[in-house]
Amino acid sequence: MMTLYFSPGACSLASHIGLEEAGAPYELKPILLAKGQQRTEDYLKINPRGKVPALSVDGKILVENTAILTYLGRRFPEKRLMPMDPAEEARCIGTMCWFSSVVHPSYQRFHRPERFAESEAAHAGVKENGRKLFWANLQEIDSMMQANDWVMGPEFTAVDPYALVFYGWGERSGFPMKELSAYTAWQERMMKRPTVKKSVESEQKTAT
Ligand SMILES: N[C@@H](CCC(=O)N[C@@H](CS)C(=O)NCC(=O)O)C(=O)O
Repeated sequence: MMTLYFSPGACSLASHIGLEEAGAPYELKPILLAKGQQRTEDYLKINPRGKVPALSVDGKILVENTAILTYLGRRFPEKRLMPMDPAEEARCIGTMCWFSSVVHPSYQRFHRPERFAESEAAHAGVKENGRKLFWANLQEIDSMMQANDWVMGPEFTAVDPYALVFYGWGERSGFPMKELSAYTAWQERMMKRPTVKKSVESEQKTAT
């Protein structure tokens, strides 16, 4: 049995959708970031870094969306979450690494400037820098979707659930997401997938 530790609306949504797409049984354990549950003694035993997602697979803990989604792709090859061709697989992993190491931190700068500068006087500057960087990253994701239905090309891959996280954060934070026409059309396509709809609705119902 697999158990996903997640927080509603956090980047763990990517792994949550990945599990739905994999079609294997799993259970959900909410770790409410708004209540600081990522820092409880019990959760720090699961992920000592105090972050979601974490996926327990028969007692072994996997962390990082890129790793979890790659694992699901390899474990359930028939679901075609990751391409079989090694170079295409590497392209997917490369894009998820960019999401994790560039796109996500740009949002954090905007959302949590205090984590990047101790001096309060510097927070407004860090926030503004994060806003610009995050918006530029959203525009780059939009450009990746101009030619195809899905992020990596004509086929849905594990990269798609990850890209949905940033669309949601953009909307929630008041970015003009509708200006990104390809990203917006893709988001509507994503929401028509039963797996995506189910994961998003189940997170919305989880009390925060
Ligand atoms: N690169 C990691 C990022 C994990 C991460 O930063 N998760 C955030 C939620 S989006 C978190 O748990 N934050 C809690 C905290 O920093 O206290 C991944 O993709 O899994």
